[in-house]
Amino acid sequence: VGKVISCKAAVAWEAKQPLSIETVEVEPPKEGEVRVQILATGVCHTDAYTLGGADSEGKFPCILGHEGGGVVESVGPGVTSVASGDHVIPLYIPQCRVCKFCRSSKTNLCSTIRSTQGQGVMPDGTSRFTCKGKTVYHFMGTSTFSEYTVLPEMSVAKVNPAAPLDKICLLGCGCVGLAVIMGAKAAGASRIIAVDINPDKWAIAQQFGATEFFNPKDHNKPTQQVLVEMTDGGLDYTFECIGNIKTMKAALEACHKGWGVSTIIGVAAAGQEISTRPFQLVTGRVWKGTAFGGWKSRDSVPQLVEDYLAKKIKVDEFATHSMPLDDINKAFELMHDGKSIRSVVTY
Ligand code: NAD
Ligand code: DAO
Ligand code: ZN
Repeated sequence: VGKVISCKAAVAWEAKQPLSIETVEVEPPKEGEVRVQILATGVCHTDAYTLGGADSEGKFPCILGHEGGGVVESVGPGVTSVASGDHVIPLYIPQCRVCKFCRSSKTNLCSTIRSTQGQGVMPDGTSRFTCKGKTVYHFMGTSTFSEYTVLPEMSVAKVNPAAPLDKICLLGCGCVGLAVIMGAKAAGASRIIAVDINPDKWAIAQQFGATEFFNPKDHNKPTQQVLVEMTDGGLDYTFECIGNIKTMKAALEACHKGWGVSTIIGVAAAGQEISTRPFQLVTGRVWKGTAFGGWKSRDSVPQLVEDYLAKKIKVDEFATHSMPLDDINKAFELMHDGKSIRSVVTY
């Protein structure tokens, strides 16, 4: 407590290079900050995307990772909502509870620390990480690929310690398409059509509640046309969970006239734009998007953990592979090859 900790972390020295396991120094938390011992972290496409160099906000060297679970090691002055020993999940969308976004019931996009988070630093404009004498930047305000990380108090959710951190870490983000299927089932949808070009995904989609599988590669006609024909005029709700602007258009146009709602969840590469004929919207389709499921993070993540403990939502099924930090690059390979749903690194 109050001292610099030396620990292991996977450092991204530069874009397009494998992560490098290093000893890093992690400063103690300053005012309003907490230092967390990370015990497990998922590896997600967004980490790979930034490592790939296409993220305009990506700043190197940095410590990636945003699907973490850990235990508070120490807290800085003024921290009241968590204490040493609490189990927490880092949040890439914080909840300060006072900004105009937090005060609105319409959004979860707390913006108090948005700009510094995007620049890879803590709210005071500095980093808590160094390695070999160099400053190492934070990532998404979380940097969970390190045995210890420092976060603003508003960026941690205190959760029930009965829940296994190597599973609930995935509630810090998680696989979107499968989560949508689970949500559609919970909402009582009669037909849940999972669309994927990888037929290996059908078994797990079915496990989460999909009733049909649709592979665009099995059809010559555009996906939206086939889906509209299959569903008597279109779907009530569609969700784009890939990050591809062509499938975003298809998802909107697969919606039913008059009431169909299409939600974009996949994150497209920087600079890309979507298009459709405006008549699609004039005739009653709605095009919208969501980040972190719209959940106000500090309020909702603890509740999602309770739902998991009460077996109301699946999480274990996402975690198909696990490995020590030393093998973290294997997690990226499994993800690129479509072989894993989620790899969880445990420390
Ligand atoms: P994932 O790789 O687990 O799932 C993507 C799936 O899309 C794969 O199964 C792949 O086979 C399939 N696919 C790829 N191209 C396709 C195509 N042309 N047609 C049909 N299927 C296709 O990825 P994920 O972790 O679920 O993340 C998906 C996206 O969601 C990413 O863009 C990620 O950045 C984004 N994301 C958004 C939020 C948010 O809050 N908005 C949160 C997490 C992730
Ligand atoms: O601009 O206020 C803001 C918040 C931007 C955060 C958006 C996050 C979108 C989803 C990220 C996906 C994967 C981790
Ligand atoms: Zn806020």
